[in-house]
Amino acid sequence: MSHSHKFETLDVVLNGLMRRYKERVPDVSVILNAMVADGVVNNVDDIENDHIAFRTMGVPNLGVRSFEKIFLHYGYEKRDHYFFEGKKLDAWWFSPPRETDPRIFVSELRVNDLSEESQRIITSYTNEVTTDPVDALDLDNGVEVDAFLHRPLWRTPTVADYQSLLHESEYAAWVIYNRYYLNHFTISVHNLPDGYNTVAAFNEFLEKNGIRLNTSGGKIKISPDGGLLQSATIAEMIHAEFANGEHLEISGSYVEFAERKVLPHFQNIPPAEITRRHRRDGFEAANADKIFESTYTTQTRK
Ligand code: OOG
Ligand code: NI
Repeated sequence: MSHSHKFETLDVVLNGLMRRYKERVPDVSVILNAMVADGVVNNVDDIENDHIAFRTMGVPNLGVRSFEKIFLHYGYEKRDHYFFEGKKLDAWWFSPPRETDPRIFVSELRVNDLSEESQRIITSYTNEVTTDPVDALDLDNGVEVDAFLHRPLWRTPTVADYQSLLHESEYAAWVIYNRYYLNHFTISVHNLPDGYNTVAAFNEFLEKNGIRLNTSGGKIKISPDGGLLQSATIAEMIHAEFANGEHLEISGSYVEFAERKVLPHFQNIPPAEITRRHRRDGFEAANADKIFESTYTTQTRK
């Protein structure tokens, strides 16, 4: 398969994810329209997508080991691992094949670390998946991969199971309902015009436009090296249909904002020549730990 075909396929997959994500998260259009109205960008296509994120269940045939095969196929490379002891999660990030593609952050629930009862609930669903579903996909068919990412992997959960999981792991409850739906996309702010090119300034612009921000650990999450600053909206509620015709308002997806500072080593490069490789790359576990809470009830019920 040629490089250009792989990239065309990747574009189909990424566009499919963004299209459905925009439908689920009305904040996205509010933010993009406000950016155009304020002249922050001329066109929404000029906005850089810093990264996208997915959540997975750490059980046989699923989890990162399965999910990553999709994006490794398109030329993504697996990078650092992060461990979240309290939330019982592992995560990895993947660097993209092209400078213009988003990085990908994929996390996985350490299901075996949960209580017997939560494990029983989760595996009653995930045991329906008896072979790795990604192995059955034609990864060179973007339409097929897009459909896979938005198709249920297991039966629709019951409200009782969702609420029981929510009690022990908000992440588990999110995945049992939302599966591989895009968890967030991330606006890169550092290349925006003055007055918008820091997370602090961008947060002000967001709040002026009625957007509510995740306050866990403070609105701005800063890496110890000072090079990566992040903020996130509080997830929007979706009207979810559960088994037996029951309905519940639950957390859907959110939007994130990232400011990556120029690395000390490249401080003297003229601003016009600064590209992605001159800036702080990767992620930061302490920032991520707080950003996960964008979908948690401690934020959504504030
Ligand atoms: C991911 C949270 C972490 C980041 O950029 O560090 C994150 C999630 O909520 O699934 O997005
Ligand atoms: Ni993120």
